[in-house]
Amino acid sequence: MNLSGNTQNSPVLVAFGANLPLDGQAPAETIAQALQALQSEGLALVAVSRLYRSPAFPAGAGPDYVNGAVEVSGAATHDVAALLALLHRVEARFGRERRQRWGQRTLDLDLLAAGESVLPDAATQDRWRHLAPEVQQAEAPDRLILPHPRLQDRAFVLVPLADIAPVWRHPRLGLTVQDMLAALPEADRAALVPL
Ligand code: PH2
Ligand code: MG
Ligand code: MG
Repeated sequence: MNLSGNTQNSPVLVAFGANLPLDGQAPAETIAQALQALQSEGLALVAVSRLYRSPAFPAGAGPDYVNGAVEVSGAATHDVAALLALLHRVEARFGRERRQRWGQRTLDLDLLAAGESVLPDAATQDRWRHLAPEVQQAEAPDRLILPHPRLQDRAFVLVPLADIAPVWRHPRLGLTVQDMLAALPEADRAALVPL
């Protein structure tokens, strides 16, 4: 039980990104509004990272992104299905149309991790984490995988996460956010520039 409201040991972590204007509004403004919408939906924002500009992945896949990360708490975080539905509602409100995998978007909210939870089970998380790079773009899981299977690979996730949860430990890798970030090529980290 967690009576203190201290979520350091089991943070619920969400990444956000946007690389298309919404009705002429810049991605950073869309993100600011989306964070407010999360609060309107009943979530508390425990910690919010800086916002970063990052080149689209894969290289050449469109305009630069604005990326960041937030730790949330609240009733919905105790039920991952409810939390996912909440995130999808907010994405929909900010113009997100699900068309192309890794396509451009006005707002993307990705549930990264919920404390030490491994979903749906360790073997499945391991399998998605080890997916060969050439298969990653073609295959999307049809159920929630936690931690997010690509979290450890992506500077645009780990750099913001290091602002808010540097010592959160990946329950399968045994590595902290700081450890995972240090394992990435320096060029990947350097590509993230605070707004
Ligand atoms: N999200 C993607 C695909 N590519 N590249 C960057 N830099 N940032 C993202 O958030 C991002 C991406 C799919 O969600
Ligand atoms: Mg997404
Ligand atoms: Mg994403």
